[in-house]
Amino acid sequence: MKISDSDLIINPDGSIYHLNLLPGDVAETVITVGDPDRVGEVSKYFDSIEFEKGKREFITHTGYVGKKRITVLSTGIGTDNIDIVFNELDVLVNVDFESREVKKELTSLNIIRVGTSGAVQKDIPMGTILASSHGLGMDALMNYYVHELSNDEQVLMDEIKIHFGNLENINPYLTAASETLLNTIGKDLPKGITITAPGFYAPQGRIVRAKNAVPNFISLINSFHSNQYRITNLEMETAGIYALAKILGHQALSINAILASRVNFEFSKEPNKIVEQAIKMVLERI
Ligand code: R1P
Repeated sequence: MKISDSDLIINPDGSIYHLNLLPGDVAETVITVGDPDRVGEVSKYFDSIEFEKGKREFITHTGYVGKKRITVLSTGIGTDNIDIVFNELDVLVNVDFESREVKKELTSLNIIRVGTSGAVQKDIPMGTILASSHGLGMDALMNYYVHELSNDEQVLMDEIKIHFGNLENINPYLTAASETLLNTIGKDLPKGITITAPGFYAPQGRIVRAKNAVPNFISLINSFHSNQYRITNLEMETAGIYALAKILGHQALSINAILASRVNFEFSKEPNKIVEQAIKMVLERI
């Protein structure tokens, strides 16, 4: 079936609407970062850079580490941007731009987020590099897509719902990492459920000037325990990444450089160093 001109917007030069990339520009291994300035912090370790492109907050460098072709691109902040990035990455590899039809043979990308995050457990100090076993989305993105939970995910989701109760009518969604990537790139890292928040301040329990509608947010989330899992950290993209990757048939893993401890009320004095360690670790393992 042909995808219409308004559903799939292709720029006059043949590139996809927001990312400004052509089919063929995306490597099968993709690193996503939130901050556009972090793209160069990743590609500085490439042995060669094939090209650099960008539009808005979406900066892309594709190059090689040894023989491995890698694309690093910035998503900006939030799952609204993840919606754009993941749909556009997917069509770049899985839709024929000439016929506007889905290709017969689909490509599954390996997508690794290297992002920053705040810990909500006392035993996860700043400087930790953590892999998200799951994303728990507090944002609205998955209200708009059909997505299904595995049996294990449904059990965990039921436990989470009981713990949270009716949370100001927030309708959280649960998503999981690619098992393969979690067991390879994330193999020996601390793991946990990452909460994806639709904002940075009250949606992550920060109290500055405005009054928060969900009081004691941090103690509410860090007191959840199931048999195997607990909530470890907060950020703004992981659940959307995991959910869209699964729907579209890609593998995804979120690696979090822990810059803040929300329970010890601390922020790192050397955030760049922690992010650098996470970048190097991921590049060594992919
Ligand atoms: C907020 O400051 C941003 O930092 C975190 C959050 O997920 C959000 O995007 O990740 P990045 O450093 O990867 O952007």
